[in-house]
Formats: sequence, structure tokens, C-alpha cells
Amino acid sequence: MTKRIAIIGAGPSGLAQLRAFQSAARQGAEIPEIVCFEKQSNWGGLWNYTWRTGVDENGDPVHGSMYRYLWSNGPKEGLEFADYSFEEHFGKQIASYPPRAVLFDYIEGRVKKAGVRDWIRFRSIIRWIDYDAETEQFTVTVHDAEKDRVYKEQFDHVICASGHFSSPNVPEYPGFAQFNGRIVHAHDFRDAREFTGKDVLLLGSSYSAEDIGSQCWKYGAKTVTTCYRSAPMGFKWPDNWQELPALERVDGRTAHFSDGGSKEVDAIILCTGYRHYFPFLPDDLRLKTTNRLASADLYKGVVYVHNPKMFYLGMQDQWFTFNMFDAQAWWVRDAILGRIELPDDKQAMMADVQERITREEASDDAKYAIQYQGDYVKELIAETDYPSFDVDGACQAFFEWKKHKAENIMTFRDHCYRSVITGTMAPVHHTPWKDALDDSKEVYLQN
Ligand code: FAD
Ligand code: NA0
Repeated sequence: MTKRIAIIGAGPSGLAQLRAFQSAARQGAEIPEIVCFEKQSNWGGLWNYTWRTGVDENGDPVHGSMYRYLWSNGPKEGLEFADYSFEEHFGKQIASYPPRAVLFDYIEGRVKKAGVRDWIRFRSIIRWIDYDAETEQFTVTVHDAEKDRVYKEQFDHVICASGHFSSPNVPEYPGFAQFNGRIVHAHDFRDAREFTGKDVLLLGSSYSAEDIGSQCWKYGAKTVTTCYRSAPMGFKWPDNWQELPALERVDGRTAHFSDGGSKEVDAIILCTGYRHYFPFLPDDLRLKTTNRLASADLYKGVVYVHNPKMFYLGMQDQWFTFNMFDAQAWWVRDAILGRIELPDDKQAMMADVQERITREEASDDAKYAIQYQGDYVKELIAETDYPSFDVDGACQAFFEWKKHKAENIMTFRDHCYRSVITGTMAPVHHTPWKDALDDSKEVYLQN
């Protein structure tokens, strides 16, 4: 009987998996029956923008964490698909930091070309998954929101690609309950214009704090204050932006910090990260990891060591994204097709996990981390037929990006880099990022 594979999620990771199987089929391989379950009504995962916050049209938590005016935070040259270049998609080379709508279009272009939409059941929410060791089958419980019907199906493998930047980590500080303004997590931030003319406080010192703060600054916030728990971001901020140590409490509208300083603020945005959250998985299948490069319990970063019939995609912290998801998806495909053999004992898989953890922990330098993940991508693609590409060249683009951010956090997106897929240099964008208030696809592509 043909094997059946369930993929959870049609974001970039799940779509990479569909493309991987379709590519094998096109080359004549016999592939299993693939069913991809997606809770939203369209593909693209986080890149499928929604105005909604809180619950979605079905009463489920909104998946989306992306906001209007989001531009890629890293150069597109670091994430380009090796089998589908930006030039193939747009018919020309484009600038290096595309806005969300442009990247969505690119992601969609490849899977439209592959013709895999029929493999996806939209508005289909995975509610629960069980594994029966005797039959070696997974029972997947699905809620078809369209027909409002819950049903079960059996699968030989489950590939979880449900993302891990959706369920927010929401701390509480003394005085929050009495604060006379808006307190919102980055997950629910949508339009920076809401904060025009306001004094905004952002908690956190990572990408969300940096970028949401930058958005608020770009769209006219009166002042931006960021505060850090461990270490400052340390960029050279504009005059109306200050970076302070940890928040201790708020009193009315006054925020008090650990250095004794205080600031009157209108709104607080919690840029305090996300949790790996799989409410549809029992203990024996559920990945429990922090946001790191060497995820816990994943052999080769994808095989769940406690049940190697279950795979996870994209669960790492991410320097590399789309091309890393591809590398993982091609590898998982080949493991399922029997082209790659998995160790038959758990000890060997755990040793692989431990080796990755030890190597990650050898340095906390960002350059080291970028190269570490680049080496991981290289390791996986060397074992499949995913088109080889200059991963070190992509690392170089990331190194340049770090340098440009250190030089000027408000102009780094005006730089351009060379594609490692086509060798073409990206053009300079027609408008500096800070002045480009209309970032629609049409306007962006007017290069
Ligand atoms: P997701 O994109 O999260 O997709 C997961 C999919 O699974 C979703 O479609 C969801 O609806 C579905 N799903 C979840 N649960 C269920 C369920 N129970 N049943 C059915 N379906 C389910 N990366 C970059 O490369 N560049 C960037 O500029 C960038 N910006 C980012 C900005 C923000 C604010 C965030 C949060 C992340 C950003 N990322 C960026 C990283 C992002 O993680 C990846 O680009 C990418 O979206 C990850 O793809 P994914 O498929 O693993 O997960
Ligand atoms: P992210 O910034 O949302 O990026 C996710 C931050 O939260 C850390 O600074 C952490 O501090 C802090 N924090 C956690 N709990 C806290 C608490 N109780 N009090 C105060 N601070 C707290 O999350 P993280 O995990 O990186 O940082 C959490 C992903 O979203 C990234 O991968 C990024 O690529 C993506 N993203 C991209 C963009 C763009 O592309 C924009 C936003 C996000 P500490 O002390 O633990 O260091 C434009």
C-alpha cells in the first residue's frame, strides 16, 4: 500500500516539503500520498498577512505575527531558493531587502509553478495526533472549518511544519494591570501608524524590538524607548530613541527602570519572543526546545529522536530560512523514500544532537552562529539532490549585513548584495528605506 504522509502547515517550511516531493516525482520517483493540512485559508504561513489579532474567523488563535510595512530583516541573498531565483520569478534582479508582500509573491511563485496546491487542505486545523506503536500509524484528528466537521485519518509519517514564532511569550510586570495605555505583544502588532506622535516603550533586545521600534520611528512616533533584560542591542539610535536597562515596574503611565531612571509612556510593546507551542501533540511526540540553533531532540535537526517516524521542519532559531527549510525538506523526503538511512538506535541519534549542542555552545559570537547554520545547510544539501549553491557566499552576505547594521541601523536596508544563485548584483532600491512609506509590491518593484 502507498505510504501516507501528513504535513502540518503550508508556510515556507511545509511548502518546501511539498516542492521536495514534487521534484522527486517529476524525476520519475514513486512518492507517497501527501496531505498538507493548513489552518489558514491560504498558504505562506507568517508571510500570509492578516489584519486579525486574537482569534481568527474560526475562533482559533491567529497564527500571523507579521505586521504591515515589514521588510526582510536580512538580505534576500541569504535566503534565495537554489531551484528558483528571484530573477526567474520577477524577470529581473530586485533590491536586497524586499517588503513582506514581495517575499510572499516569491514564495508563492515557486509552489504555483510546481503545481502542488491540490495537496493542501486549507482551513483544516490539526486538533490532535496519536501514535500507535503496534500498527506504526499516526491518527490525525482534523477540524475542517469549512464544513465544521471533525474527522480522523491514518498516516505513516507526520512532518510538523507549524512554525514557532506564533505563540507569544507574555511576561507581566508590576503595575501592568493599572497601566493607562495599551499593552500589546509583538505578535499582535500590525500598523505602526497607531503609534504616530506617541511615546512608545518596547521590552526586549532582539529582532522584534529592533524592527518594531524602527517601524514606530519611521512612521512618526514621538519617542522610542527600548529596554533590555540581559544586554543592549547597542546600535547608534536616532536622537529620539533611547535604550535603557530592565523595566522594573510601571506606575500609572510612568515606567521605572533598574538604573533608577523613569519615562512617561503611552504604550508598551512586549517584544519578548515566542514559544514552541504544539497544542495538538501528546507528550511522546511533542518537541520541547528553546529557540536555539541546535534544537533539542532532533537528529540532523529534523528527526524526532523519540519517534523517528515523526519529523520537524524549521524549528531552529533562524539566520538561514527558506533555503534551510529546503535543505531540511529534501533531506526528510529522502529519509522517507529510503534514500537516506536513519541510525537504528536512539543513542546514536542523541549523540548527534549532543554534538550539535556542544558545537553551538562553543561560542556566542554572531559570526560563528551564522557560519554554524551555514555549515548545517551544507551538511544536509550534500546528502540530497537539492541544487548545490555557494552557502559560504550567503554567509558573507550575512556578515556584510551585520556590518551595515552596526554602521547605521536606519540605513542598512539601503545596501545591496550579489546573488549566490545567479551571480547578479542587486540594484540599489529607488527610495531609502526610511522614506519609503508606501511599500506595496507595485511600488517596490518600480526599480
Ligand atoms: P510559519 O511561517 O509560521 O508557517 C506555519 C504554518 O503552519 C502556518 O501557515 C500556520 O497557519 C500553520 N499551522 C500552525 N498550526 C497549525 C495547525 N494546528 N493545523 C494546521 N496548520 C497549522 N524570516 C526571514 O527569512 N526573513 C524575514 O524578514 C523574517 N521576518 C520575520 C518577521 C516576523 C515578525 C517573524 C515572527 C518571523 C520572521 N521570519 C523571517 C522568520 C519566519 O520564521 C520564517 O520566514 C518562516 O515564516 C518560517 O516558516 P515556517 O513554515 O516554518 O512557519
Ligand atoms: P523576537 O525578537 O520576537 O524574534 C523572533 C527577546 O525578548 C530577548 O531580547 C529576550 O531577552 C526578551 N525577553 C524574553 N522574556 C523577557 C522578559 N520576561 N522580560 C524582558 N525581556 C524578555 O524574539 P527573540 O526570541 O529573538 O528575542 C526575545 C523572530 O522573529 C526572529 O527569528 C526574527 O528573525 C523574527 N523577526 C523578524 C523581523 C523582520 O524580519 C522582525 C521581527 C522578528 P533576553 O534577556 O533573553 O536576551 C523585520
